[in-house]
Formats: sequence, C-alpha cells, structure tokens
Amino acid sequence: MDLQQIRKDFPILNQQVNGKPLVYLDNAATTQKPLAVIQRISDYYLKENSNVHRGVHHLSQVATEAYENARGYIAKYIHAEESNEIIFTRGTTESINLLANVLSPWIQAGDEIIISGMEHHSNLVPWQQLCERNKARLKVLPVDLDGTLDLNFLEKMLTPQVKLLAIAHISNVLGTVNPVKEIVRIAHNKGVPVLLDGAQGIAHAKVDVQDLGVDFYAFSGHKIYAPMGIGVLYGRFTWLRRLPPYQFGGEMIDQVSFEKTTFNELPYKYEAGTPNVAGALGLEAALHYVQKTGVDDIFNHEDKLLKYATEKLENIDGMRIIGHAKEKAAVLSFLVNGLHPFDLGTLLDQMGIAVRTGHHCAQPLMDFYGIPGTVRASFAMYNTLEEVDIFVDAVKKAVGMLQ
Ligand code: 7TS
Repeated sequence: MDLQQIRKDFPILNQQVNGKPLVYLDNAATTQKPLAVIQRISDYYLKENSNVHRGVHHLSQVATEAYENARGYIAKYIHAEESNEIIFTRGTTESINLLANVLSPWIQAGDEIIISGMEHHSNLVPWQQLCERNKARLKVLPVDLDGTLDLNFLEKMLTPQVKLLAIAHISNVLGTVNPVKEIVRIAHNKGVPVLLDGAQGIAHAKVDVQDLGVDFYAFSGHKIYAPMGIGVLYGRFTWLRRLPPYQFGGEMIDQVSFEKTTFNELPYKYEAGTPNVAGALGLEAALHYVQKTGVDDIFNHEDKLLKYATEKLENIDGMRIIGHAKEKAAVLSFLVNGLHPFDLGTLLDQMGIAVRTGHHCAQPLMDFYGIPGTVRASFAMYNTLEEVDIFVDAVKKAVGMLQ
C-alpha cells in the first residue's frame, strides 16, 4: 500500500487546522473522499446528468446504464446473489427505517425483536418504535464489560416469539467486530431472520452476504469514502419480494388508476422518486478505489494503527480504554481520570486533531458503562503511525493542561 499516494488522493487531508497539520481521526463518523470519487460525481454532472429509467433520449439512457451498473458493482462487492437485492437508500438510518416499516405488518402483539446493548440509536429507536406501535417486545442481548456479546445467552433469548434479530456488525463505540456469521447461524437455527447494521462493518470487514447467510445488511456510503446521502439496504430476494413497498410515488409503480395501483418489480418497488444517481456512482467509485488499493492491505494497516495507538495510550496515567474485544477494528474509545471527554476533545482540536466526543449515538451503552461519553479516535486507510504519535502526544499534553 502506497500511503504517500493514498494521502495525495485525499487532498482535504493536506490542510492546517488551528495552525497545525490536520490529523483526521473521526473516520467512524464519516470518511474523507478520494479524488476518484469527487471526479466521478463531477463527471456525472458535467457529462451524464439526466433522470433515470424514464427517457428514450441519449442522456437518460447513459445515466440509467451508469446507475444500474453501480448497483451491479455493489452487488458483486458484497457478493449478493443478484443486483435486485441492492436497494439504494440515503444511508444506514434510512435502510433500517425502511426495513422496520415494511416488516411492521409481520410483527404482532406479543412478538419479540432482539437487538444488542451496543447498538447505535439507528438500530435501536426504529425497532423500539415498531414494538411500541405493534405491542411487541424489544429484548436486549447484553454486552460484557470487555465489549463482547454472550452468544450462549443469545441462544436462550431466541424464543419462538422472536421475529427478528438486529445487530451491529462492528460497534461504532467499542470497535468490537461481532462474530456475525456465528450469530446468523444461531438465529437461523431457530428460524429467526437477521439484519446486520453494517455502517462500520462495510469499511472495516469483508462483507460477503451469502457467506454470512444474512437476510438484511444496511450500510452508508459515506463511511467507506463515498459521498453522503447514499446507502444500501441489501435484502435477500425471497424476503424483499414478499414484503410490501415502503414509500409510494413515481418509479415504484407498475400500473396506476384512481381505483388501484400495482407495484413495480425489485429493486424499483423500494425506490420511489428520483434517486441519488450521483451518489450511487460515487459509491461505486469509492468501492472501486478500496478494491484497487487492496482490502487486506487496508485492514492490516488499520489494525497496525489501532494496536500501536492502544499500546501508546495505555501508557498514560489514568487511561481507561472502553472496549477490549479480541476482534476489534479501527475504533478506539477512551477516558482519562475524571476528565470530561468534551474538554479533551476541544483541546485536541486546538492542536489540529479531529476526534469525536460524546455518547456516539449509543446512550444505553454509555449508561451500561456508567460514563457520560468517551473520546473516540477512529482510523481509516490514510492515517499514519506519525499521526498516532502526534495524537498521543497531544492527549498527554491536554491531560496535563486539564489536571
Ligand atoms: N449504525 C452504526 C453502527 C453507526 O456507526 C452509524 C453512524 C449509523 C448506524 C448511522 O449511520 P448514518 O450514515 O445513517 O448516519 N455512526 C456515527 C458515529 O459513530 N458518529 O457519527 C455517526
């Protein structure tokens, strides 16, 4: 992996913040975009822009072909059986809301949905609200103090009432890589379908939906170097075919009269209105960039950064790292003594370092640890060991100033 070239591909990294070179360690919130992605979006608007699926004219055909090719590329990237299983959405949040919406008729009073104690609010609130509406019950698979899930307990929770298991592939707070293949196997043994929240998983793990055996997989483009406002809900064809539509309007129909409407086939049934074509092309370009760079090399590099940063941080007095799972990816949450994460984050920003502070949209997880929030550094392919050194020195300095 040519790190120097990679950094050149992400021009935003080359800037000063508060008089210091930017060290961008907020990649779990969003990643930066390489020139290949920016150029693809720009090319689309410069040369190809047109509404898709509607026109006989040249540009409409060019745009439609590009959009559908992007769908095909993404299907291959996550090894979906067919491209009809790729529904374009705004991102993980919309993907999960879509699913919660269309599964609603299937969830009856007394049914149960299982999530885990480490979920992002996006994979919690939609299920909680659905349960409330349908008088179903939300059950929570507990997290151990080290940040892992107890699979023996999961077996016990999978009662006949359970209709869905919705779980993070990788935690955005703890970095835990959940044993999702095993989780899917356990759930399927009891006949329970599984949604994986892949917001972090898509960028830091290999995603092969057929190998995982998963029923639904949700992710956001912007976490994997693609633009904001584009994401995917993967759903197995046998599921999506049976489920009702989500939003209604243009594109998703077959025949409309004032008396009755019949719906379009997959995937269009789930894509009402004009889609984010540029976003889909940007996502294709981003995945292509990742593939070209080398997925294994990227993951090895991120792992090296994570281990190096963990080792160095652990040497700081009063350091408490939150999340010690054996399988951990690219995310490092911590607290120092009684210092408030916000104060630490603010001082780090003054030194040019972008980290995230707060509850990271996982308030129940913070309650479990009895903490107000954490400081979180999260890594991407373009981060360097030198940046980790700068970051750790800055943490030491900030702690010194605050104590
Ligand atoms: N699920 C997980 C595990 C996430 O990390 C996020 C975003 C989402 C769902 C929602 O994704 P969205 O693209 O629809 O917003 N996580 C974060 C974060 O950790 N800091 O900012 C956003």
